[in-house]
Amino acid sequence: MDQRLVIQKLQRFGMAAAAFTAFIILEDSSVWAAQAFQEAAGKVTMDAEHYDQRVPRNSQDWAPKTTQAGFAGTGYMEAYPNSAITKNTGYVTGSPELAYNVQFTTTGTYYVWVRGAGPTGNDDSIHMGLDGAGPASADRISPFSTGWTWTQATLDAAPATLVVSTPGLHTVHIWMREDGVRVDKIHLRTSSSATPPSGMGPAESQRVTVNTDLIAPTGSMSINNGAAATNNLTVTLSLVANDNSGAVAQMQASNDGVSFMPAEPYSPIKPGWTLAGGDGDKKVYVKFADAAGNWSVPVNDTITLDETPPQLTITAPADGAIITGGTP
Ligand SMILES: [Ca+2]
Ligand SMILES: [Ca+2]
Ligand SMILES: [Ca+2]
Ligand SMILES: [Ca+2]
Repeated sequence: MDQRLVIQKLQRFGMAAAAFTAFIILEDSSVWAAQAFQEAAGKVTMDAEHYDQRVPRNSQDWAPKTTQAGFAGTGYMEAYPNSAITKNTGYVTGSPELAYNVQFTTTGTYYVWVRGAGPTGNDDSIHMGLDGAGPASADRISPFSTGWTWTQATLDAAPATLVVSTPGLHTVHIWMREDGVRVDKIHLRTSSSATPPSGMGPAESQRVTVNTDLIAPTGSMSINNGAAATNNLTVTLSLVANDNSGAVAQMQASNDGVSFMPAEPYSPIKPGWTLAGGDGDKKVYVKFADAAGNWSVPVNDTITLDETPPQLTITAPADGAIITGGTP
């Protein structure tokens, strides 16, 4: 999508200017890369103020703050205005949100720990979620005390958890439950230990660049421009392939669809391909890759190879006949 269209779209939703960059990186089809926190050894830690997206909703938003001392990193995020609003349900589309890109390699259940604070009991709860969903396992995280504290507690009496079922890029969300709540840092870990992180918690996880093009090219091919037959073992392949990124990077050809020649740069024409020997119908297979290394399924075409020259068979006179009296 064109960057200007993305910006216009975000502005219609009231997206804060500070949040543009990450969004554009995710949606601009010419980039196909995103910055994300790298999970390692079943742990990932983010400073709340280092969000990738911030979405105000219903006249409420998150603001970066440094007023309350003792925060980790460069500050904390506070839901405002603090006007006694509680969003217990409908928060995915109704509450101001912070979102974090996380590159997971370890799948499974993550125990959610949040370092936060709440000036009063009406300012001390959030919801969390994954990939646009707010599951009951991580809603109503509460309480925080007036000082900075780590909690995994929820109003449902079970520790907050999120299930990451596939490796790769995911989005971790925070939604306001009670306005005025302050969030300093988030720590997700596969360990079920009830011992909270100590102090300001582990160091923030590394940021890495993640490929977001997961779609393989599509294409087609023909042998000798679609000819039905040939008497020559050597043929020319014509190739057409397209990718969502706009560029096809590599291709590989094969006579059996199983063992392919080494990858080579994509080209719409490949002369000098040698068919498998022996007369008959011959298939050639080609597959295509984009710059991110997504390979297509093989496409193929068939041509009939006939290398045997016509045989002259004499039917008369019969074999062995002796001819006499011919013209001298
Ligand atoms: Ca509360
Ligand atoms: Ca409040
Ligand atoms: Ca912080
Ligand atoms: Ca692609």
